[in-house]
Amino acid sequence: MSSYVIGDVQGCFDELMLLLKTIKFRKHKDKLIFCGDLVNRGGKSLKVLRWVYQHRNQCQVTLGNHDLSLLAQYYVPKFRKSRNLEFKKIFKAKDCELLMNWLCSQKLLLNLKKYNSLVVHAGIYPKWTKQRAIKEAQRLEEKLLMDRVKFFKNMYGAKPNHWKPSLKGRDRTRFVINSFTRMRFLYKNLGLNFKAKGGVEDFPKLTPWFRISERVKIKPLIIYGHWSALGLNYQENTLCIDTGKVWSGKLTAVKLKKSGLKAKHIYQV
Ligand SMILES: [Mn+2]
Repeated sequence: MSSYVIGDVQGCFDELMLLLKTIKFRKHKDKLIFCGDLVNRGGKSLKVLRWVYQHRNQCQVTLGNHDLSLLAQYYVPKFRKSRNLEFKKIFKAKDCELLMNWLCSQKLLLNLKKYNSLVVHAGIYPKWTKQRAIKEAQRLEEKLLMDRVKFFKNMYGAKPNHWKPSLKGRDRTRFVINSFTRMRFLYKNLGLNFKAKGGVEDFPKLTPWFRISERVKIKPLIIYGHWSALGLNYQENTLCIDTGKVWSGKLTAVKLKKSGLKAKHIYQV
């Protein structure tokens, strides 16, 4: 059995199939971990969701901001945007409820002990220890299963963007979701910035989350997506695998090995 982490698919179904061919994916054998943003923009989000659902015994997903946005629009219809035809198509599908239910049961963080790796969509807030990150993710995963409508009604918003261990209720929920699924840059005071989207050099006053000097040293490798401007990027014991297929870039898979990361275990289409 081999395990692979796959970057942001964003509805690029054909490219996903090509990638699976490239890695010689074996049905009923290999394991796939998607680091989030399965849907939106690529045109074939419904097909992607159906494929991953059909192979759910072999697949795990860490939720990305686009996946959460899809769920929010499903459970709170007033959030729906009529111009998003890709989401509209999903909402009209006869298996929509089944797919949304399954997507809600996915995680914010996966702790792959066997491979000494953590998988998240955007990153781990630099002041958090591994234990803190795992705890915060679990708390939210439980909340998401308990009361979906309430969860998604409270999800949107960029505030608070400062972490305090004393954050409570909605504020804590929003901070935790945003850091796991939307974080890229931080201000000097360690507040999250959600506006800057480009490459690291484009924003000299901001710092990428993984380069914060006070960052807690987390032993496992952190594998994440969400930041296509970074592309394949390995530094500070973190690995970005969002190589921007949806922006005419590539779709990336990393084969996990107990012995650690090697260039030959990176596959791209
Ligand atoms: Mn994203």
